[in-house]
Amino acid sequence: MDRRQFFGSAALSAVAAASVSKVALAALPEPVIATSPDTAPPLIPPNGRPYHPVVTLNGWSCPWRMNQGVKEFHLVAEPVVREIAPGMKATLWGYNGQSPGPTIEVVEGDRVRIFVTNRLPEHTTIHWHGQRLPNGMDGVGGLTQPAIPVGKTFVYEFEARRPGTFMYHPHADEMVQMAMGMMGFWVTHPKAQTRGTPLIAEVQRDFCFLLNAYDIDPGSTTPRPNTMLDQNLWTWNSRAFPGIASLNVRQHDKVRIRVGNLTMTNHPIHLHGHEFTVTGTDGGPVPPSARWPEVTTDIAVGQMRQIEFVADEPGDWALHCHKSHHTMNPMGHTVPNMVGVDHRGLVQKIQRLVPDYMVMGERGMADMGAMEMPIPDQTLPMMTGTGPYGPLEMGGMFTTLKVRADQAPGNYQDPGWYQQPSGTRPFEWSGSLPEPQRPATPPATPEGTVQIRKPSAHAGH
Ligand SMILES: [Cu+2]
Repeated sequence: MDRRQFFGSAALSAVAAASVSKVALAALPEPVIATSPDTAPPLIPPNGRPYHPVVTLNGWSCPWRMNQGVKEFHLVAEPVVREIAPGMKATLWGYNGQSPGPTIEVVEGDRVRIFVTNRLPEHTTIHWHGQRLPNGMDGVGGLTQPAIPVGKTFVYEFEARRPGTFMYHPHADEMVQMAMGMMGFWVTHPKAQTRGTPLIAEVQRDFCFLLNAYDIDPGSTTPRPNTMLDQNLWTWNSRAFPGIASLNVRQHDKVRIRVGNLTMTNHPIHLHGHEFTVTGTDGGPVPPSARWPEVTTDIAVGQMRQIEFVADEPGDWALHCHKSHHTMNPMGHTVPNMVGVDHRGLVQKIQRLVPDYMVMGERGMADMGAMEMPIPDQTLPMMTGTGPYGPLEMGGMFTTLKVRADQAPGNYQDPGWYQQPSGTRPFEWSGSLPEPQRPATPPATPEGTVQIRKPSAHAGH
């Protein structure tokens, strides 16, 4: 055996377990593989019932093949490389080349057939979270089906009975497989009869993303699946700010944002500049009489929320998780508290021993957004973004809603930073203001006493 033969056979045996027969796949819909983490334009349905497509942040929608009235999709479960943000690529497991997998969009009443090919090193299943379907199609390994063995293709088939916001993920070794990034979004659009009703409004923009989290040691690329709650990368669709795309809309558009939580903790998602209502969950549309205005909605583990609002205020508005440690990228959790500690003289002494030594945190940590601290390859600075006014001291679960009067209908491209009209920004105060009007003779109050007026003292009661 020469060198080439040796490496050839070694490579073959290494991939044999995960390889899938080309002949067996020939009759299936060609799987559509994505390699870019960019946000794809909406997939306009080429056939079937019409609908208004969603835009998946840093993702794409899965094309289908129409086969005698059945929508056929092909998902391939496989190891993937995902750029978390520029400067960091992670080795994850996902579907069709990326984590999350492609968004599946169908219409209420559609017959759906999904081929699932397993190119992972272990068995898997797919559970269709939130759907009404025959018990055997529910995707719980051991309970409703034997798991899909390595190298095999199984087919799921059911009718998309209920319009709404759903997701898919494995129910086989889920602690590892979800910690490795296996998940995807599913939207069942309403058919014509249920569209545009008070229950399911028409919108001009419809965005979706999943909340997920990873624990990846700086310098490495593979998440630790055993971490329970203390993940160091808080991501939307496996991206961390500044890697998360902005939501770009036209002023006065009605906007829907659909969010699902597949992390192990809750995320209060907060929108600046607008009030929204929660119009639906993975359980279905919320009756209009049960909706109330909010600016933050908490999304618990395994839950989905769809929020709606009219984007009538132009600007760049923050959209983020309100847990401030979730708008941070990897940070040491055992850093001693230095706020208020005076280090003068100490740094020079330590630098004689450790030349790169830097003290952080004695005046807060804001400087970290600006300073170029050396970090290992394959990780992200803790606070990383840059805005039009300097360092944007966040990472993780943060992005912006960009509302513009001149954003063309159907154009989802990033319009750049907002140009604020002059006189609408805080500025350093100097000089004098006009004297405010004050009563000529202030009412006399004896020193050291407080005037108390009881409600009963008011006339008419
Ligand atoms: Cu959070």
